[in-house]
Amino acid sequence: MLNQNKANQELIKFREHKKPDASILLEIELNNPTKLNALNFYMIVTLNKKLREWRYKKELSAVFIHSAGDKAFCAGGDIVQLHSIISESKKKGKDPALAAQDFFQTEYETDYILCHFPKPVVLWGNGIVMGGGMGLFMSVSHPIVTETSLLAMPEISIGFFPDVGASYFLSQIKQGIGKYLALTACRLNASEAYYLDLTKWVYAHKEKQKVFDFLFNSSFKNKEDFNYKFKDFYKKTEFLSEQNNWIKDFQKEIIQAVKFKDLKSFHDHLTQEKRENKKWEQNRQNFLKASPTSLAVVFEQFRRSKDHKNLKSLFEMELIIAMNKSQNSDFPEGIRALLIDKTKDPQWKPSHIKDLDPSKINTYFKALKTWNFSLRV
Ligand code: QUE
Repeated sequence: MLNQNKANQELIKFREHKKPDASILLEIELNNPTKLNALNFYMIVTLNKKLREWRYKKELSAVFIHSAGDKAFCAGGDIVQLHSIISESKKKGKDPALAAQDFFQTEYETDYILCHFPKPVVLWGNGIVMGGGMGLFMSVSHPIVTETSLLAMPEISIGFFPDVGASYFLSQIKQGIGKYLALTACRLNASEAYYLDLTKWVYAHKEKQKVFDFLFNSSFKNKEDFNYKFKDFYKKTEFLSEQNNWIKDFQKEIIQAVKFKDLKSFHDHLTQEKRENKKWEQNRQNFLKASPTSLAVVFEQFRRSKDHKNLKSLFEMELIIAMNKSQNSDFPEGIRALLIDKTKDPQWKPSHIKDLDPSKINTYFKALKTWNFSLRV
């Protein structure tokens, strides 16, 4: 049940700004900074409703999405809350997948609505932009990174998989590099995100108000007109060329790794590819410590993503995987080990990729007969 108490209502704020041209600029602020603005169920449902309410309003000019605090735009879904939803439902002898469905389905619908939003949506991706935060970032028309931006899809570390549209947006990244990001939870700074075409827009964080004022003060007829004017307003930031671009420096090594088409050979390759580079080793360790089942699901996810005709069916594939993940033990165990007990010692089942059963991996892509859904968009 949705708890509309006072504390919840503070977690996501909406402000309607009447512009000089009489249109409305809708400001959305994630306001849960002590939890790195992670999206809980209340926030997801409220955001979903608000976007549905506004998407076809004539007077809407644009949407500006940002977050409170300087540390994170959004660290993901509030999976600690999800963990309790899953365990409560198990205690009651119900199917945990159905309990988790509301959470994931509403989140993916929100991303899908943003992907097709009729008006420009500008998102200020300062600081941590991971998991569910990446879902929002990659779905809007104008995502912005700053000097502190850190983008990642780190779900393999908690026994989950890269969802929120990653089946699409990671597959789109040049030379298969997106698959490397999914398998290693690799973090990207602004310079790397720009280099991989995840965004065209880079600003210093101190210019946030200036960008907001531009949205407020300028008039535009439609998305195309906005894009034209936003480009005109935009000046390339100096810090971009000064930031490290590890992806560019290690591009050859990354491409070599993703040439291995199955998990076993990718694993054998990375196991022996030790290098004297901190970031390479961090990514390698992320991969070697990840849930074997999650890694196998990622390989199958990328393989199947090629066959899907549209974004909606990709989100539905992800919803089926997410529901299956909620029934299985690796996901709750990963949340426990990394985010609840913080012991960092997840006990994966199976614990090694050599013990994976390929037919079991395929079941993650199949809905049970008792599951009834399609994305409401
Ligand atoms: C991998 C992840 C997530 C993570 C850590 C990982 C993730 C996520 C969070 C998170 C962070 C702060 C919170 C919260 C959740 O951490 O998806 O509730 O307050 O949402 O290693 O995938």
